[in-house]
Amino acid sequence: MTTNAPAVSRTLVLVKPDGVRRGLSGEILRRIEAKGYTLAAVQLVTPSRELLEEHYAEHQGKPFFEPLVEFMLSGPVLAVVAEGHGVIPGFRSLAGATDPTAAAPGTVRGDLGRDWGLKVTQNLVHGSDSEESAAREIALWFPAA
Ligand code: RTP
Ligand code: MG
Repeated sequence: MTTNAPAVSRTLVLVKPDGVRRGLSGEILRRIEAKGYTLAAVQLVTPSRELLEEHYAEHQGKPFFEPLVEFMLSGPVLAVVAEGHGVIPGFRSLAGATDPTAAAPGTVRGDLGRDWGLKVTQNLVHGSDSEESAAREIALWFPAA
C-alpha cells in the first residue's frame, strides 16, 4: 500500500546546563511527550568547546557568544531528538521566547525560567529553528544516528 502521508520531522532539543542542574530534565521531557511528540534519542552529554562553537557558529562574533559557550560548558547537557509532524516550530512554541522574563506562561521558559541577573541568558532549552538547522545539529550531537 502506498501512502501520501508527509514524513515526520525531527528537531534537536537541548536541556541546557541550568535545566539539568535544577532537575528539570524530566519535566521538559514530559512536556515534549505530553504534546504528542516522540523521543527518538536521549543522551546526557558533556560537550567540548569545539562542539559548542560549531553548534552556535551563527552567533560567532556576537557579544553574548563567549559567555554563552562558557555557560554551556558549565555542566552536562541533555541532548534529545524529538520527532513528529511540525515538531520544529512546535517545540519552539513549547519553549517560549528566548528571554525567560518575556516568555509567556505555559511555555518552558515562561513557567520555569527567570532572569538570574547573570551575564548570559539562561533559558533552560535549545530547539532547532529550521529543517536545515535540525539536520546539522542532530548530526553534530548524535554523530552515529
Ligand atoms: P536557542 O537557539 O537556544 O533555541 O534559543 P533562541 O533560538 O531562542 O535564541 P538564539 O538567538 O539562537 O540565541 C541562542 C542562545 O544564546 C543566548 N542568548 N543570549 N542577548 C543575550 O544575552 C542573548 N541572546 C541570546 C540564549 O541562551 C539563547 O537561547
Ligand atoms: Mg537559536
